[in-house]
Amino acid sequence: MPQQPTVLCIQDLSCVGRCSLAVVLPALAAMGVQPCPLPTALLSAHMAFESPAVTDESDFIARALSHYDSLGLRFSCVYSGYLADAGQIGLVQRAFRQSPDALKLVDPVMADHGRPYASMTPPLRETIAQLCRQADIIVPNATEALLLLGEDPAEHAWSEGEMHRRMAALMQQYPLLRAAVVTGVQHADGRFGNLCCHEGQIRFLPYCVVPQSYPGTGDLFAAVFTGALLQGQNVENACRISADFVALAVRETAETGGDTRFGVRFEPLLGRLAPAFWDNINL
Ligand code: PXL
Repeated sequence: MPQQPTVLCIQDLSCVGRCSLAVVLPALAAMGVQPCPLPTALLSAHMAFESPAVTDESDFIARALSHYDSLGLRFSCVYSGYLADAGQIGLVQRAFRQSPDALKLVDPVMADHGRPYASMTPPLRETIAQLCRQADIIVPNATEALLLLGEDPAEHAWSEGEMHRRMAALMQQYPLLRAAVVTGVQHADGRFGNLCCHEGQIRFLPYCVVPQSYPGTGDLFAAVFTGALLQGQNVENACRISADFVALAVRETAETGGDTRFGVRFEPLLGRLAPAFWDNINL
């Protein structure tokens, strides 16, 4: 048996609302890689619910990293998602140093729909940008990509020329990047898609839009993308697999209606993430 990849997943555990670790762990496990959760915070529910109970776990992460260091543990991938403060970003940087050969994947969770999240102050966003400078791969959404470039995050339709200019600028301003995938880009012709940049190639991979928007779909995308990469898929295929899976989960959820804050019903679909299904990428 080949060695099973391990992923150190550094982000919050929101108990209700299907985002961050609550979707990342099952998705990675279904793909046959071993997720190792490192919760940055415990929340009764994510921030779209009013006044969640919150416990910060930064001290715990520091102690857990010291423990892994004493054990000589190294991970195949260090993947960071939603982080609450600059100190937690420093902890991700420490995790990078402790697993020097790991794939460093950063989802710079800080904004959506043209605006930064209320908790994401300009200094915190700058620290997240610094983390992206150390990453191998980043998976920002369109709003986050514009913030990383210092452009107006409310800019929505991207012409072909802007797609090329922005991806080139991203790779230039974040020179250690091997690849970047910008999710939820609106093409000037009205289509939506993911913009994939790898080995000098830029590809716009369109998908069908469902009018509803759900929390946690970016986290689900990042987790499936990471799992597919670790199972040997190239960046473009990993992007197709994750986009198809998220689209399927969104479509199935939208058909049943209900309060969108509870996220997408991905659990009955997890079996489709097994590598055996990937020959036919249209999940
Ligand atoms: O899905 C991103 C995310 C993760 N974790 C928490 C959040 C959000 C987005 O709002 O509130 C706690």
